[in-house]
Amino acid sequence: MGCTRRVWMGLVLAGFAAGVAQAQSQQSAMSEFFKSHYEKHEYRIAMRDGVKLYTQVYTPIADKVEDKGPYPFLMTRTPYSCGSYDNPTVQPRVTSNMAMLKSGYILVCQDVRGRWESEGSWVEMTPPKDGKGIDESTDTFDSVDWLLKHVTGNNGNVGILGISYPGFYTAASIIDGHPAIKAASPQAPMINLLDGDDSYHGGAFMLSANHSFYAPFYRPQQNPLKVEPPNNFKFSTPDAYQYYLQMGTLAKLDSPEGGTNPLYHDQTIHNTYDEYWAARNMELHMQGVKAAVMFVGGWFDAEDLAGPVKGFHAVAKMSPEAAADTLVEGPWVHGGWSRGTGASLGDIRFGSDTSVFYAETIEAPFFAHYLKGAAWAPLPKAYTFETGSDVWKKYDAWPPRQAVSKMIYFQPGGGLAWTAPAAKTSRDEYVSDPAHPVPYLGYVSEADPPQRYMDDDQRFAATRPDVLVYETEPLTEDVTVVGPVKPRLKIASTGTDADFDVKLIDVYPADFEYPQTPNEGKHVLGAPPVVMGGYQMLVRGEPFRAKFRNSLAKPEALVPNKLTTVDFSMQDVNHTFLKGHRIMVQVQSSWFPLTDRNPNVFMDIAKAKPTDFKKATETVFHQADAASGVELMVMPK
Ligand code: PG9
Repeated sequence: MGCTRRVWMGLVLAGFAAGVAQAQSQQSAMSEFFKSHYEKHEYRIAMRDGVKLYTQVYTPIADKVEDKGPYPFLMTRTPYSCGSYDNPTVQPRVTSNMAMLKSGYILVCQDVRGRWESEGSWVEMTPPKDGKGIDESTDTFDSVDWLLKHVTGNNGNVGILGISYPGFYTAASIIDGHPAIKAASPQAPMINLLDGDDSYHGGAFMLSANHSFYAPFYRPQQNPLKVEPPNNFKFSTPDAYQYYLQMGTLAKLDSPEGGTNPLYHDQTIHNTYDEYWAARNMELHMQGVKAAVMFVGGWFDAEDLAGPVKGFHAVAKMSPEAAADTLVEGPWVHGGWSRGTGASLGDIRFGSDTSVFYAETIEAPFFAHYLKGAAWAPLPKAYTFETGSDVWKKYDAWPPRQAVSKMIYFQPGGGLAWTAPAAKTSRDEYVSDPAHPVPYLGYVSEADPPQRYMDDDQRFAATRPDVLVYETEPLTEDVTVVGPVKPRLKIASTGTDADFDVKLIDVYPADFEYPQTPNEGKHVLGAPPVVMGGYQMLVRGEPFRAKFRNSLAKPEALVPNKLTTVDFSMQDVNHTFLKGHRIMVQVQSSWFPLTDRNPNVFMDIAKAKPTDFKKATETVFHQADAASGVELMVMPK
């Protein structure tokens, strides 16, 4: 090995070692903090049906925390384990918000029914019973009642928060909630797994994320469980694209070792909006919410981007009596607001430490106000970080009332313009081949999607013959887009089903580069430089399975070669395309292995065999009597 490579390896290894050492020192500093600021207690609280839920309670040491008692509860409920069972380790898995931990709360972590040290049996996304049975609302009601009566030094107020599944439990807990629950923050909650959260987007199964989640998540769940049994699922390659292409069908993935994974199995066989999903659709159950609610999400959340927005609207619709209903959205991946600085994602920089701003200026004051009576500047209805212009925005409604709906149309020759196409006949077509699906990444990755794909460079896809590209001239002024992004496609297919994956992209000027600053822009020695000039930043991308164009409950086949309208809605954004940038839209018919492949044949894809997958020719029209494009909500200047 030459000298320079030895030096390089030494540098990299030293860097790696420093990183590990830094993480370990942060960990020990945190455990020191907790040990000196909180006292740990463990309880098993009996629910109304006798099932006991394991509950950790950490009471603040009065002269160590900033605030004087009595203290409110700050509670999270999780399927992912509260950890450190029956041992003195003070390690509350409730919040990472140091401003809150230093101020002093009675921290509560509870294993939900049927998970880890709690008794009972676990059900995916517990269907709310609306007062007609045991559910997360009743379990929370019983737990809060017990805590108020048995934990001394509390001030009678309870806050609940959680991210992802704990976010779902937070939302489920406030339905007809206990009156002591004064504040709740469902963060990246799953609200509708079939329509926009983890499981399905536009009827397409989010394959890589779900299979890589459920494969290790489900193991025969004995109660009680103190230590996670070994994960017996092993991927045969770190290249998820190749792994899932080789595995071929969803059915094959269901029993690679001959057994089956009931959680993955249920996800794949319930591939329409059926009773299974209707029972779990939280949009229909957010009644009786009295607490102040702050939904939090990330514009680049690859798992539960829809949940916060849908939950926000559901509370507004079903619980107008709620003390507050607020939406906070930042430039974050799944849970990104709870870690790191939030100053960048992948190659894109946001100009400020957005996660620190959120923790100190939004989350800590929210809970302090409603649980401790602290004075504050009330939050707006919607508090969103506008990517592109990189500024925080406050709105009195979401989407903002001032926004105007405008169509931007595909043009012949790959153009994109606000004027409808005039050509009498004009179309583009490509062959969609399930054996060579369009990758969702421009690099090799393991199965759990690297969330940076949500704003990654799309130049790797733009050159493929099975990806259509439409882009504007350089903008002469800023264009700010808010709310849902709605593709309006006129298509034809030689198949009887097809996917249309649409990507809204911000194209950076050819001469764009970030100023080199000491702590940013430093490339890992030997890594390829990031060329920001001409960067095609993904702003929003979503799949849509054409058979669901009229209903997610009742799929309908395409008629081969028949002009068909495929209209759908992609998840919300708040993005400014700056003057000098271009707006781009890419259209393709596979996005692999982010989603499963469409066989291009109308069928139950959970039952598809390898021989069912057929090539198809897809056509997208952009002519006077069949115009395609995207409907955007544009903010006035
Ligand atoms: N959003 C994650 C998840 C929930 C449900 C199914 C699959 C994944 C989570 O982090 O909880």
